[in-house]
Amino acid sequence: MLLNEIAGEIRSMEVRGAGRIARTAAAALRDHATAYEGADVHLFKEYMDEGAATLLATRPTAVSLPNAVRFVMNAKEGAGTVPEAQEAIRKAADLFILSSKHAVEWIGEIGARHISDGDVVLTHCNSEAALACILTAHRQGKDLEVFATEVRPRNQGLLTIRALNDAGVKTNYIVDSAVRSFINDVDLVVTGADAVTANGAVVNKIGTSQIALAAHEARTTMLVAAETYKFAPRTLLGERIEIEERQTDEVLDPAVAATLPNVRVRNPAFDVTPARYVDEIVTEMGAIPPTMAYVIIRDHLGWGIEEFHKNFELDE
Ligand code: RUB
Repeated sequence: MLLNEIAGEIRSMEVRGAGRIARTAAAALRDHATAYEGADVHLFKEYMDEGAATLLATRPTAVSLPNAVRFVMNAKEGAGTVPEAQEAIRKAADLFILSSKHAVEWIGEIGARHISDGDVVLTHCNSEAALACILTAHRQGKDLEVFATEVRPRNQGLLTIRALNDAGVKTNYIVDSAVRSFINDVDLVVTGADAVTANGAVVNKIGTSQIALAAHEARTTMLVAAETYKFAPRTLLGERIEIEERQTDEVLDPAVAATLPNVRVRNPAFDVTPARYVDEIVTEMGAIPPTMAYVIIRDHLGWGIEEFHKNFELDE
């Protein structure tokens, strides 16, 4: 499939979820590089930069996307010929995809240790990292019950209940606004993340922050399952994560909206949960307090402030 078509699938959410988006983008760059037939390495790099820009413009919030693109694109930097650059990109993309899959497995193993036999777990949206924790605990023979939210307006909860059902996990399906009614029956909340900022705030599907507040009030543990490539280096510079606001027809039928000229429909797809409402972030490097986000960005992603000083010029 052509890179433009793959970008279209990410934009329309046929491919969705931060981890899948990142792996799909890495594969798209690899195939885009392989399809190049010219011999001029400078033209090749321009061609790749255009492809990367197309992918980056698809959805703004999941930081896994720019992190994956940067990882793959950096690989070509030292290459002197087109075949060398193509090979470097292929290797980097395959490495990213494999390590992403391993990261989800590790998160499953580590997250499952937070789940005890008999626990009731609540999850929101459809996160492969969060589901890995729940399904690993289930495979270990723990007796679990799950509450899964519907996730208005795109109903990603349907994907979640299908996966849980197929694995044989006892599951309750609830509307998003029922979370507070059930939170006292819940031992543990587990969600995924689209981004984790340098100060440990978690950006995830809209509604996550309300769930975190309800969990905080009920003294219910809030875990976030997130691979390290969801941590956002540029937030160290004070850059904010852009919250995607999607088209209004996802929320209200345009025919109805047309009869309501004084009503503006809003459709933010993500929200921000401050670090103080998150007990731990389960990464493939271990379960960490959210306040350790800076250490992950500096030591694991290699983006200490020195890196920024090398990359950005200050005005005279
Ligand atoms: C998906 C979403 C998921 C995170 C983590 O939003 O918010 O919780 O992306 O998912 P959307 P994963 O459906 O709008 O893409 O753990 O699978 O990376």
